Amino acid sequence: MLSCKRSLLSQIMRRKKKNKKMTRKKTLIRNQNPQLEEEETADEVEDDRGEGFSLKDSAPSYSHGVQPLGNLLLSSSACNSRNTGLGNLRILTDELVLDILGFLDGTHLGVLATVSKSFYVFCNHEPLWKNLVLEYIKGGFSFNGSWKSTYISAFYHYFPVLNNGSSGLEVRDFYSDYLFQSWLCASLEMKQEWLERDNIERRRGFSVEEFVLNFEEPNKPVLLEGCLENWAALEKWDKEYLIRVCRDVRFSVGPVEMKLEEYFTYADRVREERPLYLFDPKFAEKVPTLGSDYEIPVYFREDLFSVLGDERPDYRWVIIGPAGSGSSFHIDPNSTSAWNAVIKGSKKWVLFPPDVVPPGVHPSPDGAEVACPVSIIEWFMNFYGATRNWRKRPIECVCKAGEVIFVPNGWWHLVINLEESIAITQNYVSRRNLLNVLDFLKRPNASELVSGTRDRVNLYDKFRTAIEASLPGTIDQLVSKAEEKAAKEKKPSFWESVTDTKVGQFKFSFAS
Ligand SMILES: O=C(O)CCC(=O)C(=O)O
Repeated sequence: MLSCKRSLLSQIMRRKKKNKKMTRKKTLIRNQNPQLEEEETADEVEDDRGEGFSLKDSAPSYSHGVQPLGNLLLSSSACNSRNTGLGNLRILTDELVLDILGFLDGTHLGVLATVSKSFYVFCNHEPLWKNLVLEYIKGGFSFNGSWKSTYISAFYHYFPVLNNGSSGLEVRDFYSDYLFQSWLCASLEMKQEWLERDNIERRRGFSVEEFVLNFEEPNKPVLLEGCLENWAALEKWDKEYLIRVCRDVRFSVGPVEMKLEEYFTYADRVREERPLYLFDPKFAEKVPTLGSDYEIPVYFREDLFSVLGDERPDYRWVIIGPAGSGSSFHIDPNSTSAWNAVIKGSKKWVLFPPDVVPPGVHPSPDGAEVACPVSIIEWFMNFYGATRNWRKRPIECVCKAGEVIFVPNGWWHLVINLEESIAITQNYVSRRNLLNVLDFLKRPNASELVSGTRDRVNLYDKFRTAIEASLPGTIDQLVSKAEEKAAKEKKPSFWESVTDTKVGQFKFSFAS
């Protein structure tokens, strides 16, 4: 079975090169990013080989035999049971069929699954059942290997379900790129070549002044080693400890709230494209012990949003997720900078500077929304290779337990957990980015852009007034410093001015 899946893989990779949509996307990216050069062709040839992909040992077994559409060309029957079993609905795209099925409840999905092989495959699509679980059971579910069986066991205790994630039938001659891709993304191991590039600067035991001068002031990422040595969390935080101290407290997990015990059970068993991620901004208020198990590393202690007291936007999160979970490309809120400390596990980071939009990412002109590939693994499959020959390549690293990454303001970043991981992150404003943050809060569409607080529109006035009261004159000083710096950067050097004048003179005398 596994070797059959592997041969399908190389076929889909070959087919992808010819995909017109991809080509259109690449043209778009080229327009946005002048550093994209012709060398891209080389990537496509490389991608075309489709080599080196491997499937997780624990790949989900609910593919139901779905094959990529390209395989239809090689099949002797030339019949796609996707179409024959959908009847008149066959003209709809897979996404649209699934959108329509998304309106059904569990009973109707179950009944419709018996109509044809095609409906069987569509109605067993796990994300449909995931949505039903999250809508009807919310965070109180007990995950038992697949979303469908989790749903059925919650509502129909008497109904026999397989709870090992496998669900029955393999359908022959069903070809669909969309469904295959969804299964593939849940099943792929991270490729070695996606992990091995490590070009971030690393520092150990250096002073705050050096950090400010070399990284915070020039707004450059850095990975800090050995600065969590006195964190109790590093010693204590494992599943058992966290479950014990957090008991029945519920934490934010995507659209629902879950107890840690139930979340860890889910995280242990799940194999899906976009696992639910625990990301809670109130963890230290909910369980004060968690807040006292760590301290802010010395480099990030100046945090000017603290002048707002309880009115400051959300600023600290505990983050827990299984391998494959993570954060797709985004820029951090309110133009803040951040640090992210790994307590358990490891995270792959990819960061692009503020002036380089990552391939496959399409922010709206006002910056309020960002369109991204469906999942992080899909970004690696379809877009990672595109950056290989860019002049401005991303900064990349794997951040391991005990290490901290500094994410400067405005940088795009993507993170994927390589194993089950626990981390703390904080966003902050120091004097180095105070003016950026004030500018951001003052934007005309602040009501859409500002996040982490209810009072989005008045945040600018409140923050500015609070800074003036606690640090009088600071804003004016920073403005003058910034103006001086800008003037210095603009002023032509002696040689530039001499050359310009001479060129002008020559031209003039030549013309006369
Ligand atoms: O998933 C992670 O650990 C990264 C979190 C992140 O990017 C963020 O908090 O901005």
